[in-house]
Amino acid sequence: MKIALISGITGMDGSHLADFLLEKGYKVYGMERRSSAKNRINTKSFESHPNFQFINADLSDQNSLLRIIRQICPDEIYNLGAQSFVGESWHTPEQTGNVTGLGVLRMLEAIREYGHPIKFYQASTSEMFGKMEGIANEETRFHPRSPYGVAKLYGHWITKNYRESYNMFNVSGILFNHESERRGVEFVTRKITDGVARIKLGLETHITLGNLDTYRDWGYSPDYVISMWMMMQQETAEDFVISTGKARSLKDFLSLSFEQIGVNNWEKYVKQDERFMRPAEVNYLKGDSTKAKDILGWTPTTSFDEMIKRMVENDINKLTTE
Ligand code: NAP
Ligand code: G4F
Repeated sequence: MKIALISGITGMDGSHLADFLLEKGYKVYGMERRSSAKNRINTKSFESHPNFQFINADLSDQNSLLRIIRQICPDEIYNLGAQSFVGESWHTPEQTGNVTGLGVLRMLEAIREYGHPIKFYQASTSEMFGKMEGIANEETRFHPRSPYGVAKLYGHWITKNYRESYNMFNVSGILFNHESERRGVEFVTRKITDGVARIKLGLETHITLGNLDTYRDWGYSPDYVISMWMMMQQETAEDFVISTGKARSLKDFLSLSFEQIGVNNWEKYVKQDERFMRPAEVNYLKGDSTKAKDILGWTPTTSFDEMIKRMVENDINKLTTE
């Protein structure tokens, strides 16, 4: 039985990846940091699975990482833990650098110190391209626009550097935006689908957002976590862009979300506020995942419309039950 360690288990991707790996027959350890109140909303589907176990460690604490690696002897580590909210990274740039950037170095150092080969996946991001035009692939130059993007770029390069320096099996998945019913409510897609559900149920009258003139290449998280596993099953460690190849506007996302509750004039229900604007914005992201298609055989399967439908339905059901 293969053993996987996932950091970021309580997040969106970590929980979808755990579902996938348990289904594949893995023993899965979910790395959780200590907190006064546990955040286990996303982990319900597998918490009581016989092959799943939580394990305590923190990306900002070197010894905790080495200790758990020695304890569980994993074959594969998926490093998905991060301060992942771009907007927040201007408020806590140092903490973001420490966890999202240096946290990667700590994980790699723990693997080196442990001394046995472990395959390592790093959650890199399209935010590293930042100020881009056209369509980005593995060769496109980076221009991050936030403390988060800069921290991720450090994580990306140190992953590559340790591969080249120590011949480690390290891969980076450069994933474009992806969403699901488990997305945190502070991210714009879930903020919208949750807001639409609240409006439908008469709990709110409008949604307040920041910059509406923005475009993202949005995919579906359960499709994207499969690519992480595929990268780890290759003979050679390489980096891959994962995307749908389509840039959608935020206004499209709004329009389709409101259509789910029979509203055609979404503008009436949306306000804007400076509080949600960013000091430097990434206005446009679009990715070319031809390499992933050719080498991994990976393609996204869930459409943009279907994803929005699932997210709005889920939020309506969730609020109705509550
Ligand atoms: P997410 O839902 O925000 O999850 C982040 C996870 O990191 C949470 O489980 C969080 O745990 C954990 N974490 C935060 N600080 C930590 C620390 N000091 N030590 C250990 N764990 C810590 O993020 P996501 O959307 O699933 O994304 C997963 C990864 O992919 C992240 O690295 C993100 O930056 C990257 N990424 C995401 C996207 C996307 O569109 N979703 C695209 C490209 C790359 P708590 O519950 O304790 O806060
Ligand atoms: O949903 P967002 O916060 O996601 P963002 O900044 O693209 O970052 C996400 O995707 C990255 C991959 O490219 C990941 F690496 C990262 O971890 C995260 O998962 O914002 C999307 C867009 C931005 O242009 C933002 O300015 O929506 C705009 N927006 C407009 N109003 C808003 C809002 N974003 C948020 N979060 N909240 C608003 O009210």
